[in-house]
Amino acid sequence: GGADAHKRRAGERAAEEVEDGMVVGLGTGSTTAYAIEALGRAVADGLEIRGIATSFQSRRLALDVGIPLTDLDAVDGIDLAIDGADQVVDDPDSPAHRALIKGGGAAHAREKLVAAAADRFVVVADSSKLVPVLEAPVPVEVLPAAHTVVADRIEDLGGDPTLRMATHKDGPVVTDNGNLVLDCAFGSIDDPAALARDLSSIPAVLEHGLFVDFADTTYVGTDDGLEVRSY
Ligand code: DER
Repeated sequence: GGADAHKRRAGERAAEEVEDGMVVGLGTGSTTAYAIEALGRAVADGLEIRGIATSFQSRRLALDVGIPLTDLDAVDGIDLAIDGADQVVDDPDSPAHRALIKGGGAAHAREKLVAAAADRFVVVADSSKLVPVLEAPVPVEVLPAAHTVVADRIEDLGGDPTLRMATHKDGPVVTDNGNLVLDCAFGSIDDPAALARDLSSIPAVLEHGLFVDFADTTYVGTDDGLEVRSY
């Protein structure tokens, strides 16, 4: 089967980790959508959980499938968060093993908040996301007023920033938080932890898509079925 079958296998396997009474972080993107749909079916069968959405879209999907929602300020933490990734380092010999690039859906600010608040963070991906080294552009969410000066700082760091433009709206993509996104190409990122620190130190950067030490488990959908990475 194609990538959708791989995404479905990964998403549905992650949903199996959810137990009665849990507070569950609900990620954003097409792979996590399979986990959210599976949880909707489990809730219909009596599973009692509360979900915390990571974007307008994941909230909308969770409401559609009937998952009761709550918010971070109404719970004592998150038991398990499930989310996708654009790239996952898959090299046990690499110091960057398990580092992620996220933000393809421009939701990485609340995704990282939820991932950081969760006791367990489970990534779901199809096999095309596995890489030996991160090399996709890193999404960086910025205050609108700051997008040109942040772009200059990104260039000082050796990056090539591009303002993410909308396709069904004139002008740039605007995030759920009312900010803009710079997609910053750095080529191969050998030390994502160092780059993450540099990006976080730029004034008016709200969040970037490098998730360096977050993942506890990655479920990977493949042609043969499912692979599991535990860290
Ligand atoms: O935007 C995000 O961070 C998404 O999780 C993205 O990284 C993965 O989206 P996909 O599952 O649709 O590929």
